[in-house]
Amino acid sequence: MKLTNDQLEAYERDGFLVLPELFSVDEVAAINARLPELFAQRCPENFRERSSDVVRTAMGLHLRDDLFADLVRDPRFVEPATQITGETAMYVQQVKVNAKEAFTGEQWQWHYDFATHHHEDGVPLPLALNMHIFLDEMTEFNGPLIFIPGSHSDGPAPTSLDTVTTSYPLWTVGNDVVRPLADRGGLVAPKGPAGTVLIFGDLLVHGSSANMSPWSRRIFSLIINPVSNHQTTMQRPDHQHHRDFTPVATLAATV
Ligand SMILES: O=C(O)CCC(=O)C(=O)O
Repeated sequence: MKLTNDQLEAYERDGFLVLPELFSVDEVAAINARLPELFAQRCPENFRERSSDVVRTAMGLHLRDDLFADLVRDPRFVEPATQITGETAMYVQQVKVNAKEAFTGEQWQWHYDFATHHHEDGVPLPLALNMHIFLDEMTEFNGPLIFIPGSHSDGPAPTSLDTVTTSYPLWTVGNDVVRPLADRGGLVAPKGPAGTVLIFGDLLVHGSSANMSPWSRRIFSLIINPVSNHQTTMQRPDHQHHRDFTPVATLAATV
């Protein structure tokens, strides 16, 4: 699957790309069918919300379920990632489903991913890509991701480690940094049917608010990083940043 020049230009300019309904209804249903069993497991890979026992994020999924082992090698991820980064050797850095359940799903603070990748894992450069699939319809009501278009273009913004706002420690961006970026670039919350793909870069400032709607919102997220830019500090557990730097082979290339 190849991105067009227009799509590559939009990614460069905005810092993200939306690919509507790239995965079919049946593919999404197959992914969703695996979640109840995975979420029911009591394991360190399943992080629960700060205020409830509900799973917030379930990590390491490609090592826990064959369907996810295939999904991370899907050409619809690997080929655009190669095009955007210009790197053919990419490794699987993190594989998760973020579940923002109806009424209980809590916020993700303003942040950009590289701050955590750099401070926690010693990743040298902001080259990783975060690739999402909407597993439910994403609406304005159920806690969509909010992006600040163009916020990647000034380089890494100042951050600080937040270990209290949610159950998941995150290097976050303060309001004083967010305000001028948002005044300049505005805010965009991509919405759309299940199966839609989002791709965004390591410096793009984003967050999402709590889900107070009666509709759950789950996303699949694959973070993929050039092997040449792999982590240099191994302080976080493997499921938060995988230590297997073997380049991803696309499924098509292996059959
Ligand atoms: O699930 C969300 O709403 C936020 C996810 C996110 O910030 C991320 O994948 O970096």
